[in-house]
This record gives sequence, C-alpha cells and structure tokens, in this order.
Amino acid sequence: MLDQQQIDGFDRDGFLTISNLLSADEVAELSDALDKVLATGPDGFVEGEPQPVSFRSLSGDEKHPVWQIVNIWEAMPAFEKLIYHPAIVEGISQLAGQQDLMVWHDQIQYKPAQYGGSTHWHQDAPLWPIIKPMTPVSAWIPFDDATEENGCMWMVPGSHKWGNQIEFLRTQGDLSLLDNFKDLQGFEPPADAEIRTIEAQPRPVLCGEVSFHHSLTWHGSPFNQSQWPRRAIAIHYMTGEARFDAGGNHIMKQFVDLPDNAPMAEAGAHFPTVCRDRKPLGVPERLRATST
Ligand SMILES: O=C(O)CCC(=O)C(=O)O
Repeated sequence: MLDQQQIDGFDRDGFLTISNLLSADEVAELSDALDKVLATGPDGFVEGEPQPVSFRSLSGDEKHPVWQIVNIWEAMPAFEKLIYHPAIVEGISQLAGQQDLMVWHDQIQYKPAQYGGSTHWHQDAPLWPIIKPMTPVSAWIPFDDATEENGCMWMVPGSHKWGNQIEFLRTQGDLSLLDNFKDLQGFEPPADAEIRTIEAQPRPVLCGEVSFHHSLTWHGSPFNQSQWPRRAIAIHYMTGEARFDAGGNHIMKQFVDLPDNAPMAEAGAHFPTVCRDRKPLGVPERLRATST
C-alpha cells in the first residue's frame, strides 16, 4: 500500500521506486525462469508450446543488442505469477487512480554485459496507438541490480505533464553512451508546467525494488559497458476504461478480435484482468504451486 507522500511524489515526478517489494526468493525464481528463456533463444521455441509473443533485438545494432522479449508471462509460470503480484497491482491501481486493470503486455529488456546497446529516449503511450485512453502507469523490475554502469533507466522529472513529445525525443537518437545520455537539447517545456527544467536523472533500481513510471515520462537507458548483465522486465497495464483503436498498429493487435472502440476488457486471454474495484485478484490458484 503506497502512502500519500509516495502518490504525490509520483504525480509530481512521473516515477517512483519502492524498496523491498519482492523477496530474494521471488527474484531468484524469476531470474532462473528468464535465464531458461534466454538460453532457449529467439528460434528455440517449439510451435504449439507456450512461448513469448516475440523475442528479438530492439537496438538495430548487431554489435550492441538489447534483447526484447514480449509477453514472457505466456511462456513461464513464474512471470505469469508476477503480472498478478498483489503489491505491484495495488501500486499501479493507486498511482493510476483506477479500479480495474488488465495486462497490456510485458517486455523483458536484456542488455548483455560489455556490449549491451541503448534504449533511446521515448515515451511509452505514443508507441501504443491501439489503446485509448492511454495506459497511465507501468512497473519495471530488475533481475540484476540496475546501476549507471550497466545501463539503468534515466528519467526526466515532470516530463509526463509536457504532452506527447515523441517526435522531439526521436531527434535525440544519438544519445547512447552513459557520458552523453543526459544531453537532451532543443525542447522548451510548456510555460504552465509545474516543472520547467529538463533534468535527465539516472534511476538505479536494485533487485527486490520496483520502479513505477508514467506512460508519458521521458525515459531511456544507455549502453551497458560494465562487466555485468542488465536484465529487467516492464509490465504495462491497461485500465478498465481502455478501448480498442483499430486504426493503430502494435504487435499485440494480432490478438485483438474486436470492433473499433470496443472495451479492451473484452479482448480475451492475452489481456488478463488483474484488479477489480481496486482489489488485486491475486495469483490464480492453478499457478500457486508452480515453479519455473
Ligand atoms: O529497460 C529499459 O531500459 C527500458 C524500458 C522501457 O522503456 C519501459 O519500461 O518502458
């Protein structure tokens, strides 16, 4: 349960980190499950068996991959349990101020030690054009301590109140290395915004902690030039108000068989409901006894 100070801090900054949310055992189980999927590799899944929706490098740079796995929860029970985690779901419900939540999708981002690439500055909501209104809050969970050295996320406080600035952020694509990641240039925050300075901040997150961010918060992560991997998952949720926008495109669109503007709550098994009337539904019985 978050307190009012934490909720107010999230409203002001557009991000919040909570300590000791996952136990060491939970992190270890998830870490093992992720390692199994990484060892299987993008081409190792057998057709017809449980598997993620996609597994590819995001970076467009063969020498500096960022491995993205979408919907690992559909492949591994440990991650399916995670999407229902009551403390995470309750935190999202409080920060989004919403009673009902469904999973939109999850995504692993794995930056290998020494040569892992960068994730460019972006906002999430503009990249999700098939749901309206936008999904307000995501949870980000590391399986290695995420530090400046191995490519933790950076965020700009207050930027979630500056509107859709994805086109501006796309012009900052040359910011990849730790030394230049903070050098965002050429944007004037709106005159009536609460925060009007662009201050990019590294946001280290340790194992066991969960970082929440708003879907309009400017964020990204530089190269991993350290000796350690940086493995993490973002879980993106939808609110009960979300509707399908058939005009947009997204990798999850293939699983939505609905008319334009229909409630995403009716989209089916790929988008499970995890919270109703502000109450997390909890881990389903069938998953409780499972391990990786
Ligand atoms: O893991 C990262 O470095 C980036 C994740 C991200 O962009 C997100 O969670 O929205």
